[in-house]
Amino acid sequence: MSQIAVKPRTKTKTKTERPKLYKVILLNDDFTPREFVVLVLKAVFRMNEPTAHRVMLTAHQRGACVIAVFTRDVAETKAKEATELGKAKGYPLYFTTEPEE
Ligand code: TYC
Repeated sequence: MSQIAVKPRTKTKTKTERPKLYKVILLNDDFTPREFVVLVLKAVFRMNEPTAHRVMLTAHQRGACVIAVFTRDVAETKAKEATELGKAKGYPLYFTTEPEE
């Protein structure tokens, strides 16, 4: 007869789900001035000049650039805000969001 005592687990594991994150993506277009893209990146995404310039150039050369990752609400709000700034000036500047894998 086996007499192995199995100790019951007493520790409680608390599992906290991490919120899903969303990428904000900057899309290139042929009309928005480069300096304006840099301005928007600095204003909405709090980038410094060299970073904003590098990100703008990446989107310009590759067609798109992931610029930041946020919770869904923040990503959508910032993308909308940045897109609106371009729209107010008559530019087709566009920021979109996409869930992270
Ligand atoms: N392609 C634009 C131009 O040559 C500049 C630009 C860069 C626009 C990045 C949008 O996401 C963009 N004036």
